[in-house]
Amino acid sequence: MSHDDFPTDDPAVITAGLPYANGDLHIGHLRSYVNADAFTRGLRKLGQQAVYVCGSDMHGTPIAVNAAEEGVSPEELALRHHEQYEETFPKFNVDFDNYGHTHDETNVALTKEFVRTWEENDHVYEKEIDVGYDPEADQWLPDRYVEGTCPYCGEHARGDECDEGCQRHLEPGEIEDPVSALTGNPAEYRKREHKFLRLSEFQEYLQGFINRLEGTNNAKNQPREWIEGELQDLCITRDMDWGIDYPDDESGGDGDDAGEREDLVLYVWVDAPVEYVSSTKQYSEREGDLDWESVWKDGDGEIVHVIGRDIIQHHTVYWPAMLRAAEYTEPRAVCATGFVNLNGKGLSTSRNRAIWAEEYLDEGFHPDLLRYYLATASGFERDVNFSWDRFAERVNSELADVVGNFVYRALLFAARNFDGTPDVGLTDDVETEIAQAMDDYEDALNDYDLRTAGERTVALARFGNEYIQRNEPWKLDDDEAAPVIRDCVQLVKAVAVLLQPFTPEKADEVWAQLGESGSAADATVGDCLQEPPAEFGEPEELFTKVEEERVEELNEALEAKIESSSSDGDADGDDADADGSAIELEPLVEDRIGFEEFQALDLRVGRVESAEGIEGADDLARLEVDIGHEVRQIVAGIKQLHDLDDLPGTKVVVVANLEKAELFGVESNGMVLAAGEDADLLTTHGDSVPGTRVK
Ligand code: B3M
Ligand code: ZN
Repeated sequence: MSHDDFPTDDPAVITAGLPYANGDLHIGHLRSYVNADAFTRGLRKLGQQAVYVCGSDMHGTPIAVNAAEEGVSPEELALRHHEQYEETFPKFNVDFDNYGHTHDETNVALTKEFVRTWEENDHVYEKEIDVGYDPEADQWLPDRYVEGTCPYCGEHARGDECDEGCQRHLEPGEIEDPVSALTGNPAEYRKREHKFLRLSEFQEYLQGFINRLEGTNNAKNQPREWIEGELQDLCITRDMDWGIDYPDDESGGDGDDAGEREDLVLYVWVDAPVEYVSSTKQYSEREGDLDWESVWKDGDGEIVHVIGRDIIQHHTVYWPAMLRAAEYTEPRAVCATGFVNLNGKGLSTSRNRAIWAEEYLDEGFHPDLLRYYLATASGFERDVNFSWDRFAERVNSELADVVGNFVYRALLFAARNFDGTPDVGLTDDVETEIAQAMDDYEDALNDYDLRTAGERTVALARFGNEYIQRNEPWKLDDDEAAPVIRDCVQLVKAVAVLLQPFTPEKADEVWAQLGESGSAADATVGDCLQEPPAEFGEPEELFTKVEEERVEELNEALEAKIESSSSDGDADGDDADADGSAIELEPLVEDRIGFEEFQALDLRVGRVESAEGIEGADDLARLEVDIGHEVRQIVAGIKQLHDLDDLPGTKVVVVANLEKAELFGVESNGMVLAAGEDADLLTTHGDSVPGTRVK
């Protein structure tokens, strides 16, 4: 591993957290897989060899519990979902270079090898602990089979994770007031011998590791508290049938050696991350252009883990220690994605408050639209708030109005008047603009910042639109128009290259329209400035706008779906989050900002002078707001939520230094703060005059 900028000489291996093979995929899942896919493609754009691997997580109580509910074997359930995932991912252009599963031969063998090396290096010991037991069901209660109270934060938690509270991993025996999930009876704690990995030995190593780690801030900072505190050893075995058997002492033995624990399987969090290595190995053995051992053992590679933020501890504490104990190398980066909310509320699969992967496709929307939304809405780290309104707005105003419109105008003009790229040189200014975009794009990817990479690409298309508008080639003769169109075609090519990681199919459409051969996937950032083909025909429109009526239908259908399933859930009485109060609120943003960052916001008291609706836009109003120094024109999405005639005279809080934006052709120079979906306007309590700084 290096900390050199991408591209490096060694290959990069990008992994995405393994989906448990126990249910359907929804947009919350897709978010991580799309982001990791876009990041992999982005690295390739920089000229980096990048391999994207993943697999299904087949073991553990998440599978066993669901299988028991369905009355099928865990293996059957897991394989069924595994096959379904293998079909679904490509439909979203999530193209894993290898997609295995944790129950396959490679992973079973490699996992056992990990554990044997730990044993050989004396990193494992056996200890008697308390394990939950249900006397009525006559069964041990590992992990999700037991629920209770988190000893750290007091929230309701599952046996091995505080999923509703502090997100900590919980060791067997730690949960307080244990209740059996099988019978609902209080669980007993009984003594059992289990195997432990001496995590505490790795404290110093982990303290160094966390300082080297790259990736998102949440992944780099959240673990510090755990690593600085007392590190508990990790129980690596469970009392279950479903899982990978604890290995015997001899490699390849038949399981009857002394010391073997035939009654135990490995904890799912042992074999799950090993799948990252197994999947790389499978890729290596199939393709031969990467040596998995040199990447994973010798450190000649850049390992980047993309995960959900609820499993940061597993990837920044347990996994690096597991790797080290097995004489493997460490990851270079961990990128932890935030949650996906739907209409401002947390996703809830039990309430059907989700947009399922297949459901999205059934609506007939192109997968690239969702990819674009998910990868650029907030980059890796922040929560994404999905709503059909926002989806339509972004598709319409960014992909259709900016990217699609520019590509179409430029290529149509070029094809009609020049049969392709005009045979003149590129203007210096445009060359500089493209070169700047290329630099910014490379920097953004090196900062693991997908959002900025995406925004920069759209900004380049916006520049193109303004450029064509400003130069009005339709008013020029061919000689005068040629350099303008030459510039525009180059800009189109650059946009296609840079947008490809986000919208691979759409980028290929542009590629074909440009008369380029092959795929935009093979182009690198450097190709943004390579001359486009001399000849091509008339283009077709790239994106279709999402109509307002369509959005209304989608919203109604979504509401109805949530409504009906929440009443079902309540009737069953088993809906985990049926007490709706908590989930009505967006989760708090975990990342703190410094005071300086806050001060960067220029918040001012304003007074609304006038307010009128913007024609053609359902929600938008044009406000004139006095902010002391000047009167600003601000567009606000409040048309239907407020009586506009009542607004003049109202004091509001304005973000005065927000970048200007154009909405429905009206410039918005600032933003008015409002709370929630009803756009409850923020005002002042006393009589501060317009222009007063809010701090
Ligand atoms: N299967 C899913 C989760 O806890 C779990 C990830 C494993 S990654 C090695 O989000
Ligand atoms: Zn907790």
